[in-house]
Amino acid sequence: MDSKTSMEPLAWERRSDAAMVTVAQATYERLRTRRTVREFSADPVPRAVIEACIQTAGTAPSGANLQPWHFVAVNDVTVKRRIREAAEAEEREFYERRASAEWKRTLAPLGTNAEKPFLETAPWLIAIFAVNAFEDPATGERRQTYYPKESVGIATGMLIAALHEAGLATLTHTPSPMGFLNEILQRPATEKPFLLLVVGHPAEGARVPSIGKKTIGQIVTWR
Ligand code: IYR
Repeated sequence: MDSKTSMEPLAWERRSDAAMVTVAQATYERLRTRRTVREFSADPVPRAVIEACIQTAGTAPSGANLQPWHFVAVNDVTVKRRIREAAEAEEREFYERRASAEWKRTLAPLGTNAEKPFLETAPWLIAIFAVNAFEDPATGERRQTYYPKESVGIATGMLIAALHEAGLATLTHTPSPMGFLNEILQRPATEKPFLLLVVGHPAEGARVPSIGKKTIGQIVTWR
């Protein structure tokens, strides 16, 4: 580490093995109830909830701590409508032309289609951008970021977990291509849309596909 790096003591409280097991299992029990939801209630959600969850996402580790993410939290009905219209245009292209037969077959159990009413119904859309380059405020020079996709992916996972813990449902929506988000949300070309997170309460009586997760035995190898 550079000798000029100023260091500080780590704030940390060590837990016993038993406490770790209890907390780890309880976290699993809470997070396993997260489901991707496609039927949203129009009930409002306070901005303070969204703000704290985005703050949580902003604590994620990132390449060289450059924090290569930008979040646009959209609550405005007009902006949501524009996003819906642009996303549905891309989705129609996807479902009618771009998607391979294999891709459509894989998606069939989810029952998705080009109609995205939740983009207007849900109170919040969070557009997440990966920042590939930025202007150094100190020197004015253009600098690149490192591992922006990995970093923003980690931050997004933390955001989804934070929103779930707060009591909100999410949908990770990836209209492709998502370039329209730069235009509608006025973000520079140095930022690449990563995904659009739909956030709100589930609709009354919302249903989700009967699908499950792989077992621990399927996803881990111990060596
Ligand atoms: N972006 C499309 C298609 C889609 C693709 C995958 I991979 C999904 O897991 C779900 C949907 C859409 O949002 O409908």
